[in-house]
Amino acid sequence: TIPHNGTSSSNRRVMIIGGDGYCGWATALHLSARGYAVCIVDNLVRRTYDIQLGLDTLTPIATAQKRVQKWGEISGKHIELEICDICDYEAFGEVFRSFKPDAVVHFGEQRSAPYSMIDRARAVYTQHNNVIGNINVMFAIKEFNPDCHLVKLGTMGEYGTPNIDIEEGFITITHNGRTDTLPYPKQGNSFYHLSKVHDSHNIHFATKAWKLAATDLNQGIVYGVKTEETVADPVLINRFDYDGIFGTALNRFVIQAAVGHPLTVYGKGGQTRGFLDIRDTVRCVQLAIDTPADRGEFRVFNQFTEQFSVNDIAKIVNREGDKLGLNVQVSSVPNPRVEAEEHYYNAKHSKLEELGLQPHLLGENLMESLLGFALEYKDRVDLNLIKPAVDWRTTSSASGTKTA
Ligand code: NAD
Ligand code: USQ
Repeated sequence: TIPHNGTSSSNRRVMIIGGDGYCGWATALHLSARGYAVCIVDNLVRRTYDIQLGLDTLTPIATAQKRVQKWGEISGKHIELEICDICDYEAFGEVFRSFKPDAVVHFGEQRSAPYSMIDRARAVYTQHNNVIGNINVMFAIKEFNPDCHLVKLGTMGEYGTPNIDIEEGFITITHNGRTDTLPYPKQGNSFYHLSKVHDSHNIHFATKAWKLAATDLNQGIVYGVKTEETVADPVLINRFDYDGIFGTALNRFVIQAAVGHPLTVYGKGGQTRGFLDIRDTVRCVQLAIDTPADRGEFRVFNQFTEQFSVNDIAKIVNREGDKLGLNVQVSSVPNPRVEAEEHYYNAKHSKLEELGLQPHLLGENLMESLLGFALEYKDRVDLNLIKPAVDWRTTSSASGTKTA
């Protein structure tokens, strides 16, 4: 049986671009279970990156077609699936016109910082795919339904690590006696993070020029894998990346603990970031859809619930792993990235909580269930994929033949 909390959706039509990916799949099911009419748009390129680089998710994921079919069988709810590249405006425009969304949730980008730093071709691909795809989404909204609310996934990494508090989107500055509220300064630390900065600027401009209604969700690092819906059947299982290119910090550490690999803290480990549970990702998106931005408004939410340094996370995984008898080792490996390893970090994140978000915090129970999940699938782990795979200093201009 499919659980749902009965939240009223008034049959709102929501297009989920990138709905075959990690955050998108969980969100599509979450919204479908709650009565929203959902259409997934995805070109399945994330699966192609894995094939090209010899990577694989920890979890055995079904094809996109089998996933939505199974969801229909067990929930009685239909999710439309459109295999479409949003960089192809003709094809995307067709899909947009036929589905007529009230809201578009845009997850559909190349989202790995290391991937964008492999070589020139991947840097160019990342910025082209992300920036042009997002421009196409904005044009489709302008052309076919200007009232449609754009909910765009940005990233906390757009702000970088400034030596002052990070605000939610805007900062009020007094300079030479005059005062203005301006977009918070952006300092992306990879060609990927910078693609999100460019998207934010483009969206802000479109809200002014065309009165688009937009919400930029500056999301922190997502961890976890289970949501109410993705555990309802094995065919609905979500992807879980642990490799050195697509795996993110906490998810990687949990797998490393499960297989007895020392936790790979890059450099000094003082790198501090915002984190959130995937169950909060889906809820944040729902909150953004339910209380849309106004026409002409560029609304920015910082979407994370707690901040930790890499060392904090390693300590937590070490402590909770020990309780399960895992004997977790922590190691410092030379940092493959160019980034501050000790820095001030204090980022605001109150707007989503004001809208009603009740965070799932990284307590002991959660760590235990995450570690339990990793142990369940540990036989599928390829130890060769764990090592850091991309060095920021040696990004090559030669064309990509990268193997993991
Ligand atoms: P993912 O790679 O698992 O999913 C992205 C999906 O988008 C994939 O299924 C891919 O095939 C699709 N896609 C990419 N380019 C496309 C295109 N041109 N046309 C159609 N589909 C396309 O990534 P994710 O982890 O689910 O992240 C989703 C979004 O959230 C991204 O925009 C990412 O930047 C953002 N985000 C993710 C995290 C995280 O920790 N995972 C944190 C902050 C922000
Ligand atoms: N790190 C380690 N060891 C590891 C992996 C990472 O120390 O094994 C460090 C990195 O050096 C970095 C920090 O952990 O300082 C975060 O790295 P990450 O790979 O977890 O996250 P990041 O590259 O920033 O990217 C991820 C998602 C991206 C999203 C971003 C949110 O892949 O899509 O935008 O998190 S944020 O970090 O807030 O910008």
